[in-house]
Amino acid sequence: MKIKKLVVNSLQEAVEEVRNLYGPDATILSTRIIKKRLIPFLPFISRSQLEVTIGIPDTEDFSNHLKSQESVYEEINKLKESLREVVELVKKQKVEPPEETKPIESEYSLRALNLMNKLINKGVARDVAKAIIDAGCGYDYELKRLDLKGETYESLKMGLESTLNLVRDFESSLQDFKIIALVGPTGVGKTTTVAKLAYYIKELGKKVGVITIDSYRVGAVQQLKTFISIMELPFRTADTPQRLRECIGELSSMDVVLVDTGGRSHYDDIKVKELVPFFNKLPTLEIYFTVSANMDERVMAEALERFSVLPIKGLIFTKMDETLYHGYVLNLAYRTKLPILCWTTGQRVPKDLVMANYEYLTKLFLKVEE
Ligand SMILES: Nc1nc2c(ncn2[C@@H]2O[C@H](COP(=O)(O)OP(=O)(O)OP(=O)(O)O)[C@@H](O)[C@H]2O)c(=O)[nH]1
Ligand SMILES: [Mg+2]
Repeated sequence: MKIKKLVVNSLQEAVEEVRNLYGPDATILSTRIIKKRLIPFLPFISRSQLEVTIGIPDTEDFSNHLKSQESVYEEINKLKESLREVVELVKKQKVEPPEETKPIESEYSLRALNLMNKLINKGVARDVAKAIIDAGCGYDYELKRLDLKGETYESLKMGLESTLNLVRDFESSLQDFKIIALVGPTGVGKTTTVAKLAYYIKELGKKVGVITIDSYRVGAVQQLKTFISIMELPFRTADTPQRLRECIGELSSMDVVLVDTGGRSHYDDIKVKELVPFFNKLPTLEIYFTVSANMDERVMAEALERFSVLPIKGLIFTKMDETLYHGYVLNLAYRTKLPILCWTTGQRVPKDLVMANYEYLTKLFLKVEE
């Protein structure tokens, strides 16, 4: 605040002067009567006047003060808003607990509940586990609860049979010429699985040829060529859709032609879409999305979505030996309704391959991990 002094003739004059000169915010702080000489060297000729001390608010300081107050109010309002949101959220949670914290219904017998928990502990999503157990249960009128229909193994197998699709008729489906292609993210084990499948099909007494369209990785062709030449099977490399058609023509006397593709990062849309012209309008083609069982289930689902620019017929899960959460495999198969062709359980070619069957799956979930 600035201080000023004015000399005026009356209080009335002081009030008007202060308002005119310094605005409505200026205030009169004090007044004092003074004698003013009319003629400087004659002290007795004087007149009474009023000395007024006024205070003028510093406008800049004042507006800064106001501004800082404004931002404090803004901050308070924001906090109020956040608090309101938190209260709303807490209210909602009270009404509808999230899926994971919901208690499992008490309408199941203890052993049915135990089995359901076993599945959940191995990564099976709650809704999927419930669907499997429901399918393996019947209503027990004595217990007044749902109970497993038979022994644990049988009931789980029954539950899996009615909820999950597996390619069960693979062997009998090899009567007619068939092209089987494996696609999927990089490094999941496609090439290794193609080699294992080639051996399996050969052992069924079928004629099998292999084509690779992996033109990205140096050494990729050689890796498969070595496996296939050991098995003495015909092998071709195709780097264009046209060449792939030619190779298929050359191998038309086979029962099965297996096609290996180079891994494509599912984050690289362009590379995934590059496969489309290769497989366009190929009759008797079956494309299997190959994914590693040790991947996070969200990553698996995301990758499958990207590869769905191709007509995916079924699923192959590799590296089953590298995870304890086999439930992720069930979740993807259950949600997509795609049939599983096979699992791979290690690096050994051709040994570590299991063609899809419910017995293996049932044992997998009942196995006690050390
Ligand atoms: N533990 C384990 N390793 C496996 C399995 N299948 C493949 N592998 C290993 O995974 C690695 C990659 O295998 P590849 O067959 O080259 O994988 P890919 O999908 O063809 O790879 P890209 O062509 O680069 O996309 C190799 O070291 C394999 O030995 C399996 O079932 N279990
Ligand atoms: Mg490969």
